[in-house]
Amino acid sequence: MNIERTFVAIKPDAVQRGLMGKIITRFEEKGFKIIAMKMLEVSNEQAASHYAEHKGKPFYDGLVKFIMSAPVVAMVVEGIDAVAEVRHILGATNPNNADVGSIRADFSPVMSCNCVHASDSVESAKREMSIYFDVEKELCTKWKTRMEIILDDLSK
Ligand code: FUP
Repeated sequence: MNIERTFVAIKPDAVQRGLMGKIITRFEEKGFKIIAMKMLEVSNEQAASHYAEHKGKPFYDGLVKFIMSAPVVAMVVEGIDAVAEVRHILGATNPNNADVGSIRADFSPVMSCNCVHASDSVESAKREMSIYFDVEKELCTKWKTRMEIILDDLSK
C-alpha cells in the first residue's frame, strides 16, 4: 500500500463561511489520518513561498491578497495515495468543472474562492508542509486510526 502525506489548507473563504468542520469531516470520513492541524494567519513570506509557481501570472496578486484575507487551517493528511486522493476529494480547481460530491463542487461558487488547497505531488507536499509546520516537531505520528487498525488486523 502506498502511504503518502499531503499538505491541505482550508482557505479563508471556507473559514469565513463556517465550513471548516464539514471540510475536515470529508477527510476523516474517507479514512484519512490528520497528523497535524492549526489555524493561522498567513504571512507575506508564507504566501509568497506557497504560491511561488504562480508569481507573474495575472491572478497572482489577487491570490496572495485572498490567502491573507482571513485565517486558514493548515493540515498534514496521511493515507493511501493521499496526494491524488485528497485532490480527488477536493475536485477540479474550477468548481464548475468539479465532480458533484467533491468539496469544490459542493461548496464553492467561483475559482478564486475554491475553499481548499492540496498539494499536487509528494515533492510539493514536503515543500508546502515545511512552510506551515515544523515538520520535526509538529506531526503527530504515534497513534493509529481505526482504519489503520482494521487494515493491520486484516494483514495478519
Ligand atoms: P490547485 O492546484 O487546484 O490549487 O490550483 P492551482 O495551483 O493551479 O491554482 C492555485 C489557486 O489559484 C487556485 F486555487 C485558484 C487560483 N487560480 C485563479 O484564481 N485563476 C486561475 O486561472 C488559476 C488559479
